[in-house]
Amino acid sequence: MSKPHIRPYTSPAGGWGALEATGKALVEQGIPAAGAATLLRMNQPEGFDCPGCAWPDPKHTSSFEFCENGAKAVAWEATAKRCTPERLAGLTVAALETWSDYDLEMLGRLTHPLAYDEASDTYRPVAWDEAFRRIAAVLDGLDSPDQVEFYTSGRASNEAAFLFQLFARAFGTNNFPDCSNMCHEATSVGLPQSIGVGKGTVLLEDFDAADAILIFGQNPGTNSPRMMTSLRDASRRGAAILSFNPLRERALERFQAPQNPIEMASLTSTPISSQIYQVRVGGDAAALKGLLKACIERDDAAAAADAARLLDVNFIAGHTTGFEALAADLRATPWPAIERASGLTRAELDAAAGTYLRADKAILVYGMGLVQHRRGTENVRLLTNLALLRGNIGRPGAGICPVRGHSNVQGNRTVGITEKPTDAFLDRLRDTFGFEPPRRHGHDVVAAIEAMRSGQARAFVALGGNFVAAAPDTEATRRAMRGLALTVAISTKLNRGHLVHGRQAFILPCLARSEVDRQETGPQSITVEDSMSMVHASAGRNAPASAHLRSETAIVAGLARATLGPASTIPWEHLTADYDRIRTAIEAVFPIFQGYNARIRVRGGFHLTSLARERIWATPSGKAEFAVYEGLEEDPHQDDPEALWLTTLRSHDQYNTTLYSLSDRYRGVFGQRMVVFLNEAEMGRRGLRAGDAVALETLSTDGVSRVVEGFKVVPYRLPDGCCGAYYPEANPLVPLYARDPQSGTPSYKAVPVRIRAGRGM
Ligand SMILES: Nc1nc2c(c(=O)[nH]1)N[C@H]1C(S)=C(S)[C@@H](COP(=O)(O)OP(=O)(O)OC[C@H]3O[C@@H](n4cnc5c(=O)[nH]c(N)nc54)[C@H](O)[C@@H]3O)O[C@H]1N2
Ligand SMILES: Nc1nc2c(c(=O)[nH]1)N[C@H]1C(S)=C(S)[C@@H](COP(=O)(O)OP(=O)(O)OC[C@H]3O[C@@H](n4cnc5c(=O)[nH]c(N)nc54)[C@H](O)[C@@H]3O)O[C@H]1N2
Ligand SMILES: [Mo]
Repeated sequence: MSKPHIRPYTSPAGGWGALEATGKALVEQGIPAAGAATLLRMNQPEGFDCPGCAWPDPKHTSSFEFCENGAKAVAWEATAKRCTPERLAGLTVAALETWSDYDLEMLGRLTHPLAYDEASDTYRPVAWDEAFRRIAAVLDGLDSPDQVEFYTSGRASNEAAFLFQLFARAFGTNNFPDCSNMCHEATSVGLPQSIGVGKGTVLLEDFDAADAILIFGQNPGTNSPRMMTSLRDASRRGAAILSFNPLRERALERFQAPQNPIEMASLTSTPISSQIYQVRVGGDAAALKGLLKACIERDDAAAAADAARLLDVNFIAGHTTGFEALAADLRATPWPAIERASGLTRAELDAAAGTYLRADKAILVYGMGLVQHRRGTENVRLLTNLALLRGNIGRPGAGICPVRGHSNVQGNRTVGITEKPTDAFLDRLRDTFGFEPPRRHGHDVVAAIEAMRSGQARAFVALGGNFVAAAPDTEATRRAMRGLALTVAISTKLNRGHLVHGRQAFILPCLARSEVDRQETGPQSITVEDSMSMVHASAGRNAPASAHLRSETAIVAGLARATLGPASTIPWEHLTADYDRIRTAIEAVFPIFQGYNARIRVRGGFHLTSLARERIWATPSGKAEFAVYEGLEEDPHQDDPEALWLTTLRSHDQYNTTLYSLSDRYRGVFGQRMVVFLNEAEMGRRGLRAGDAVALETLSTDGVSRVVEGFKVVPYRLPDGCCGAYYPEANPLVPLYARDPQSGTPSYKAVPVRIRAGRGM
């Protein structure tokens, strides 16, 4: 592991550095040459879906698409390291609590079901049936099914997620806190209001035809590296790529394609963004309003001069409502206020609008930087306004492209993981399985934490993920979890969440996606849905990490049978014996999956139809709806002259709460993560120098002190008034109350903080 140091990175992203990093990851995980064979099967029609990101695969995958972070994700699950009962016997939970997140996962793959033993403060092996029986005894002994929170992380397959929601609903609750509540929930809430569907409207091939691509708050070089292929090709074709991001992310500047022999041999690279706009943290609403205003002003001028109109007036007249209200609001919004709130000049925003208007076809891409805000849902709607002005939805080369996170987070939602189910869906569930599902809406992530804190929730069952580390307000969340009667985690690796547990606690180890999943009728495939609504099959080929592992699907069925008893009318064992049967059931509940089993046997899978792509608007008005965004601020105004807006960042070497190393190559940070990025002017104002130790304190409004200590100042080119630190180290600073009222998403990307020199405040 490298010693802590700072060394600014000047090469293009990708390139030899990416190959070297991959090699290192394989060696570190003890994966010999055979590991390369595993990687070659990734994202191939007959192989398994990469457990990394949700970016789609090209339709004709003849050649191996190299992706450094996909390779790391696979290396981390195909590791040779094992976290055995013998290894855990000597490790108390209290001792493990002092370990870093990195060291915990480096113990390797879990091999046996484990139960917490209070007397020795250790996790001990337990037989599967006994684990199911003891868990069922707690669940069945509760006063109400609503005392259980059923958490899902987005790596679960459609089959496992479908059975999980079926189990919870047959048990009697709609409590489904889900990782997407912390992620793209604003997309799922905002897009339906605007265009009638909660998903993106583009396919991968649209990137080949777009004239302009605008990217808001997304870092593809790290988080969806295969997207770099699309961006590189677009840039080479001469498409304009505009990035709105407080950071000049390296891959958005220059990229060297590791699969391109000429770029690799000649050390050349491709510039990616034609322009990077360093918007202030939390300044996207203002930037988007500036872009919209400039579009309208330019169109007004064109109309006055009798020139060709710049807005798609036919589309606006025929397909939308609310344009006049939007235009009136924008005309009344003064430029100086837009400039102040966005951190961008009128000239910059007007130039960007000019580029957008010149493009015949444009794609609007966005990620966490746009949605993890208190007005994240409204940000999504503002971005959609921009697309609607030019009719950039429902035609080739144009559309809205939210880039999802986990490889199947979108699919989990499609197959029923939602705390707010519709009656139509519940009716079909009832008709298919012959039980009456609960109708009361349940808890999302923040509501679940609040229910645990108040004692209303008593048990937590997690299908993957690392809830404690991923959730906001770490101290509050930890206390909430510790008060529970039962915590159950279906996991591949040990993580922080297992150490912050209830009175009874179980870890149920599952197969990973790269491994053979053999059930009664033979080896099974699972299915996943990518960010562009393509559904396809995935089958692992590696031998399971341990003979005692079960598939997620089988574990959920085991829990369900034990909890619901022999009287359950759902044929759990029959379903898990052959996953085709689960897919037949999914198809019965969701007609959109018609022909499911046949269609996943076609190379490349199939596309779940999107009405908005066909310009059919499933909104109350039957039209696409423009939205007015009142004011400019995304987060409440801070009077404190010392206030900085903190954004929480992913390093290049992490997958959410899983750390691949302590380094962040492209941002020049090595061997450490307790850093705060700040520009030289803000450092000067506070008398801080590079390397100074500081503490960060949230400017809380609930009187609770939220402080993290031992952070080191790293000078970084950020706009004034902003700073950045890594997730999850900075999560104790994110208050539970700071969330989008519409989507419940925590405001992870704008926390008002104060910085003080020294360790304490
Ligand atoms: N290797 C790897 N791949 C991943 C993940 C991972 O952790 N590692 N996570 C997966 C998951 S679950 C998700 S959701 C995605 C996340 O992928 P992204 O959506 O890319 O998420 P982040 O890296 O959190 O943030 C994206 C960008 O937002 C910028 N940003 C911060 N604050 C603001 C702001 O106020 N405005 C704007 N415009 N930009 C801002 C940051 O500088 C950063 O470049 O990636 C998925 N893929
Ligand atoms: N401050 C801050 N907080 C954030 C964010 C942020 O940008 N800033 N981002 C948020 C976002 S976008 C998300 S999606 C959440 C992520 O929240 P989660 O999805 O809960 O977290 P992960 O780190 O992805 O979960 C990692 C764990 O999943 C388990 N796992 C890995 N593979 C498998 C598998 O195949 N099956 C099963 N059953 N388990 C597996 C392993 O035990 C591993 O430790 O975090 C959110 N939290
Ligand atoms: Mo995510």
